[in-house]
Amino acid sequence: MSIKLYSFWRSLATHRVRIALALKGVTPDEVVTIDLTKGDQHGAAYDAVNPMHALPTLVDGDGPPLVQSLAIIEYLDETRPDPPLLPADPRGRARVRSLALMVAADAHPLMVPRVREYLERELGVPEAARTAWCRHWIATALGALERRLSGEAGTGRFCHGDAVSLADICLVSQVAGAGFFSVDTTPYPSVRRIAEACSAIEAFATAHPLRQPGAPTTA
Ligand SMILES: N[C@@H](CCC(=O)N[C@@H](CS)C(=O)NCC(=O)O)C(=O)O
Repeated sequence: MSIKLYSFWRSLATHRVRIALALKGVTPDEVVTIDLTKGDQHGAAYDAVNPMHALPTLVDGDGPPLVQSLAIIEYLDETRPDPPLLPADPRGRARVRSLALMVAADAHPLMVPRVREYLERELGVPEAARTAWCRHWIATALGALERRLSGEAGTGRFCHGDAVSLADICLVSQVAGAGFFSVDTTPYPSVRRIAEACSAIEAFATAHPLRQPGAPTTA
């Protein structure tokens, strides 16, 4: 069964799925670039694939396109269980999902291109204020993650114990986003520690946005 990933180097949601694929040892047979800076996500070809005009989309074999990074990652976890990306116990799963959703549901949607473009074109928000907006929501999530990760007993070498999980995948994408918007992460030592532990793992390293085709050679 062939696997096709619709991707763009800078997309943080695609970054999450790339990490999960790499952790599962799955290499897509085809990677289709949808250049978000050129508006390819709004073209007729991609509209037929993903009516939300957002990345990523994964096509696994003959099935319909899979969208939404967290849904895709849970699908991968259920169809390729090794290594597991969610804990075995319900409370552990709730904790991991809640950390993941702080990034994927609460913070990341506020800084995607369609939101920044609406701020610019419809509301006339100048560039400096748009950047401040993104930095604010990135830092808000990093601060809340830091409080939880430094204060909760469930934290270990990674977000939840000593095994990599969905929460680490999301945390790493949030730290990459902080890098894109030059948000200082030194106030978040637990976040940094875990992100560094993840970056030592090959699957995380190879999935990094700056290691993808089309990415600038300097950050
Ligand atoms: N909740 C979605 C977010 C998808 C999303 O907004 N992706 C961004 C890139 S990270 C995108 O393609 N945005 C296109 C746009 O905003 O025009 C997920 O986790 O997959």
